[in-house]
Amino acid sequence: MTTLFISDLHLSADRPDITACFLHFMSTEARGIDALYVLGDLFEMWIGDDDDSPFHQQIKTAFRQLTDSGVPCYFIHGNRDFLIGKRFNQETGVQLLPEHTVVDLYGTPTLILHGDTLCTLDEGYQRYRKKVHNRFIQWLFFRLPLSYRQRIGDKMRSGSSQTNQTKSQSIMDVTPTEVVRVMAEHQVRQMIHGHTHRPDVHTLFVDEKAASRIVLGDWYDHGSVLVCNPQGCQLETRDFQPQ
Ligand code: OKV
Ligand code: MN
Repeated sequence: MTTLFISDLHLSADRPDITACFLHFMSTEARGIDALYVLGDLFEMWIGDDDDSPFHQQIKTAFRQLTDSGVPCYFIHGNRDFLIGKRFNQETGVQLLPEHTVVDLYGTPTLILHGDTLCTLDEGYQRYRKKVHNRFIQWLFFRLPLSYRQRIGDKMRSGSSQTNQTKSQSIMDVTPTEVVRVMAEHQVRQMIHGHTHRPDVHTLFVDEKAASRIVLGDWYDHGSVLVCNPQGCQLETRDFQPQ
């Protein structure tokens, strides 16, 4: 009995080492498990499900093979791949979940989310998020040809990497009071998220009861997996295969 959680792989055609590690993970340890949850930022960028590059095909095939083998796969949008939609679901069998979802993890109600919504001190990002999540703005964006969307995405990403270098570490991390508020709202004492790239297990108090917040790691220089079973959860790393 095992459930696996991953996030922040930031897969792109430019990083064959991450892709190889992910494809190996999908065809080995993800086989036969109870469920796989991907908590956002699976891809470095996503400008629409119609972007059918051989690279995307390869990733989608890995999910299709896993879901066809009987492993339920779930996905929550990250701040990079929030445009993943219905067609991706149809092609892969991966089920899209709402941005804040409570799952029963071997008897423990657990709130799962990407984590960007917890970073409330980053007001610039939250303003940007509201715009690009707006349904009308997305409708306009999808009316543009793929090549235009690609150019816009490239421009926005080079602009944002400069902005982030000038933001302080505490602004980029989750807001502790927001964590407590969201956990109390959903009546849970366990939360799992990614986004901050600071893998750790934090103990906190929610309504005077001990609670835990598990933060997943990114896949920048090794794989990162949260392995859960009825006994508990453990953060683990996976080495990249020699190229
Ligand atoms: C993803 C981030 C780029 C952060 C654009 C409307 C608009 C969607 C979009 C374009 C960019 C996602 C979809 C990308 C994440 C960035 C830069 C910073 C902080 C519009 C709807 F505005 F043009 F109308 N986008 N792409 N960033 O390249 O994947 O998360 S992206
Ligand atoms: Mn993120």
